[in-house]
Amino acid sequence: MTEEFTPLPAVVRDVYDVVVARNPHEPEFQQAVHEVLDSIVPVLEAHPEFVANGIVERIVEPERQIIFRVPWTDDAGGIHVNRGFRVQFSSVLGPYKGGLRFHPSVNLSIIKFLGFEQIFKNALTGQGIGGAKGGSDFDPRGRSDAEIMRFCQSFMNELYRHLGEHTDVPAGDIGVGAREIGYLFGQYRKVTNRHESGMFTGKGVQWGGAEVRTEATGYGAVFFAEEMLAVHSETFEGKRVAVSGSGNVAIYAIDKAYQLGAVPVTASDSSGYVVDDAGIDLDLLRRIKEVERGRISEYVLARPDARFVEGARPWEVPVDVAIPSATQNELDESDAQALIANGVRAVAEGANMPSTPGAVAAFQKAGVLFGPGKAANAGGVATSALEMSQNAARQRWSFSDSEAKLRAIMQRVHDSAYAAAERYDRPGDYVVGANAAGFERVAHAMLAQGVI
Ligand code: NDP
Ligand code: 2IT
Repeated sequence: MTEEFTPLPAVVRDVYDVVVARNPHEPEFQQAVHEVLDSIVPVLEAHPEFVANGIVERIVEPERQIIFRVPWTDDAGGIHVNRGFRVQFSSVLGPYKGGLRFHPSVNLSIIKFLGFEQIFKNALTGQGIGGAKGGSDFDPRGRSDAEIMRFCQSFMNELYRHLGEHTDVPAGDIGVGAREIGYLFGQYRKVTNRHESGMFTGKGVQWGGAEVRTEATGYGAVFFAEEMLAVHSETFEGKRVAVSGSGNVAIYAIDKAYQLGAVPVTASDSSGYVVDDAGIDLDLLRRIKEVERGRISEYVLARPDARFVEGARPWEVPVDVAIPSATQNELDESDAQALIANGVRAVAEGANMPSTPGAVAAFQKAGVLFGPGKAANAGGVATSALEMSQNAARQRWSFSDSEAKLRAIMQRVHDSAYAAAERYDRPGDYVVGANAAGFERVAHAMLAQGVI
């Protein structure tokens, strides 16, 4: 991060200064807090009771932070030690809820930024879920199934005591998919002697998982973009789409974009991107990434007309819609300028905080429809909450009913962000709209529940 943040108005500046002083080596957390504080200034002006009751001072400090040792043994008998995290940020709206990330870059700053964002995202869904995030600096790449299982078991040997269907309900994120959730859930069941379906979401559909949870984040991001376009009487039909990443979110964003008549032309991983002007071959991508757990460069071996561009990001490809779906700060100001110069119309963030502050400012200045992750990727956690409902009621809803519910939720998320932006005199600004709408709900609940 080399971009400077813009100065904050007086009403939130002191709180931000305390955050920076108290969390000095946490640039991602500072970035996420800065964006929210900047957006909620008009809310605080309209609600002096939020200021008088220290709502902002309290919400920037996690309710609880857990850091623990995760020792495990590799297939050759070597001993490894990773660090595990769970940051339980806010339970004012419901049990802590948010994913687990396994990636070598994971540290406290990244988990705190994700947990902080999760509070407002979850509030925006309208459901009863608090905000949390967790994970480890474990690198799953190149590890055998047995090593992944032993790591997950060791991770859960500590984390289980902090979880529960009414306490804290994790799910997946980068590096944590169906396989890992199976091992984590299995170990929770073993050490607690409880088959507690509602303590984890993203479970296999054969053992308590919900239909559409796998697809939900990618589908939801496309639904959100569809809503933004619809405000301007536009659709996805015939539009070229750039997607980054090739994991859970990216694959189902590509899938839904096709279903709406668009042509997704890119996918990527940390080694580079592929561009396929005929449209990404989704079956091939899924085989490489989901079955073989391979690299994106293998795509061009089977598609000679496609190109692999090593060490670059797909934002230089001319498209109408961009859906960044890999990781934080993967789209900077110069990437945004390239997209704008090529005529991009809409950007919907499938990932969490993929656009840097400079990129967001550039999109907004150029009049590009910009859907921030808190709103655009809320379909994943919203469908997790549907999974919790089904588990509590011992029900199982069909794929088509669940997708219709997701579609309606994304419409509501869009409409509440849109309406809040109008209310606070920032029409079309979905960053202010999403942050303001999410924050208002959290702040009212904090006010009602007292100083705790
Ligand atoms: P996956 O692990 O399934 O896929 C992650 C993808 O992003 C991979 O292609 C990976 O490539 C790429 N990636 C990860 N780190 C980097 C990096 N540092 N630089 C470049 N590429 C990178 O994760 P998901 O698809 O689940 O998550 C993607 C994003 O969506 C994350 O920001 C996550 O927080 C967010 N999200 C996920 C939700 C979900 O339900 N899963 C819900 C809401 C948001 P490589 O294999 O080379 O690392
Ligand atoms: O960032 C996110 O919203 C997620 N990784 C999903 C969280 C969840 O609990 O489903």
